[in-house]
Amino acid sequence: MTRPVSIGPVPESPIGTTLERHLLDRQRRMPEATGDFTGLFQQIMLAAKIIASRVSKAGLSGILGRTGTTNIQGEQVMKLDEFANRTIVQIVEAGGHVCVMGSEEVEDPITIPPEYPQGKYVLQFDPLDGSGNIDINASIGTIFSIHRRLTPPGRGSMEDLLQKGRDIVAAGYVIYGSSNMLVYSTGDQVDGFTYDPGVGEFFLSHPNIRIPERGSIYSINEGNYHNWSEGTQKWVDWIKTPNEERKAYSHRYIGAMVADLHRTLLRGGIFVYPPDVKTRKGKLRLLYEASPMAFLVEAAGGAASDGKAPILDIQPRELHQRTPVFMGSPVDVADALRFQES
Ligand code: P6P
Repeated sequence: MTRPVSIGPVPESPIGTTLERHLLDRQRRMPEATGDFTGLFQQIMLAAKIIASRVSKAGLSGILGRTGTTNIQGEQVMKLDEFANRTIVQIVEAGGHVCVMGSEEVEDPITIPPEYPQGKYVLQFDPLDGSGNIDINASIGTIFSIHRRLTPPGRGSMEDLLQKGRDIVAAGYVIYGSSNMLVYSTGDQVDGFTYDPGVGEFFLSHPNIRIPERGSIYSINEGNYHNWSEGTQKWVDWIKTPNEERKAYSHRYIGAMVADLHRTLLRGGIFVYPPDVKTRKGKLRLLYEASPMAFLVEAAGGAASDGKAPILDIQPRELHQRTPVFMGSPVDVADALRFQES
């Protein structure tokens, strides 16, 4: 797959650079571009604006709390989860740019109804990551990744979904926090756009995000300490102990991968969700959480491993498979991996 060339600096315009403008400038620089990618991204953007609007009013519009159902992960489905999932599916399926979708909230592949065109892309997403934070008004997010389809024209299939992160065409997240941002990459660089609800547009606010070589924050759920391997326990004990090279790291943990990794991208450091010592499995899902975030972290100059190998090189076997996650500044990830048992 040919990686798109860097589009270089987008010409400044008096109103700032909207995400729409950024995508169109990118499309104009790619002779083979058909507009499909831009069209799909515009649908993702619309879904993000609708979800952001509802998230900001969740407490007022009676859609907080649980639906009483559980999803494929066995997790309580929050009303906003369902709303976010439905919003993305309904906008994208009618858009004609994808042939199949995968969602954290849906057990099976989401095929495109026959009344709509079957597109050349594959979209996978976690519609509302960290939804447990909704009721306490902490940051949550949407994570997405786009691949090209592998199967011949027509209805897409599981084969189109089970692709390595290394072959992602574009990945990004929307973080619903003190401000709403969309951060995305096509592999060459990572750009962040802040949403202005008064205008209804995302404006380029964080061009070419580069993660620091080393940070000073580690992010892990310390409550799971006794479920970790000895190697992970030793790494955490080491990182919170000062040595001749550095002070003790600070601990930050928001409990939403998007928020913890957004901070890590901007400030540096490391985010870890290690394997459980008994099951040796991770919690985070590969296709629509770890892979897209690993794609962004690597594009920003960071590292992303499952504890043994780069996450982007994992060949997915199941739609909802999980993986351990060690992501962040390259020096911090290398330090953490030194403690992992071979
Ligand atoms: P724990 C949210 O439920 C999530 O999938 C990620 O966004 C987050 O990083 C992780 O799980 C939090 O898990 O076990 O620490 O609550």
